[in-house]
Amino acid sequence: MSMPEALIFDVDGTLADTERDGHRVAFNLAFADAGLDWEWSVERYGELLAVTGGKERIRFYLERYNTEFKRPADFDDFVAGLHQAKTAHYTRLLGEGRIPLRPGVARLIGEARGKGVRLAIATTTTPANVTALLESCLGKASPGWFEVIAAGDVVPAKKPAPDIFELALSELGLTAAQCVAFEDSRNGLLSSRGAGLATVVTPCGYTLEDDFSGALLVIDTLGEPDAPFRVFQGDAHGHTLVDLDLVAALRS
Ligand code: XBP
Ligand code: MG
Repeated sequence: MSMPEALIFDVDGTLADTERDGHRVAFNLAFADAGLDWEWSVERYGELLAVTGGKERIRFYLERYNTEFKRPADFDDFVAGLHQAKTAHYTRLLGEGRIPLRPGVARLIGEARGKGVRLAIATTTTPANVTALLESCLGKASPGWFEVIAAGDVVPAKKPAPDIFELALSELGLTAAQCVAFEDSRNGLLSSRGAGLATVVTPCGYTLEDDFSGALLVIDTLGEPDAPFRVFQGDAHGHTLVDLDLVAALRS
């Protein structure tokens, strides 16, 4: 049994199922504000998720699905402005308490805090989105529970590149072997594995069909005492929820 020094969490899809009813809705509201007739359906958004990062996703949409659009001269500013409006909508939606944490997330974070296991975040999303989600779901003080919040444009390349997990590790001052990552998507898993991290995967609505080869364990949720997880891949050592005992067993 080998207890990790730190747990490093992805945000979107892992802490909460934010994409379909959060990010997607906020993008569409921002497009409407700007007088654009773009509407990202639930299905189309699943395709757009191939690219991580909101600004990158808007560009991908125009390149792949809306090639007729006449780009303004100040295209970079235009995309940045749309994205800023999207962030404002998204953080407001979170503030309304619309998106709950996934099962087991608050429990595992609480256990780690109680046992002195350090916490960090490695995500593609904008830092304000992380703060808004944590504050609305875990309380005002909760962003402070995470020693490192590595988020957004602070690295040259977003997931599936390993940069954001490497940044989190270097800010923690730990090696990959001392930590465990939590992810929900193939892009996320490629990123965490690329940084050398053992990774537990809880797929979300959009990522159920992803290829998770290389994951330590793939389960439907982190589980709760009254709602055991289902194992999709790997050996759960007879456990029915992810707690620090299971994480230690997975590492041994
Ligand atoms: C999350 C994302 C993010 C959000 C949008 O990926 O892809 O881009 O969809 O966030 P991961 P921003 O969970 O793998 O980190 O609009 O703030 O970029
Ligand atoms: Mg994710």
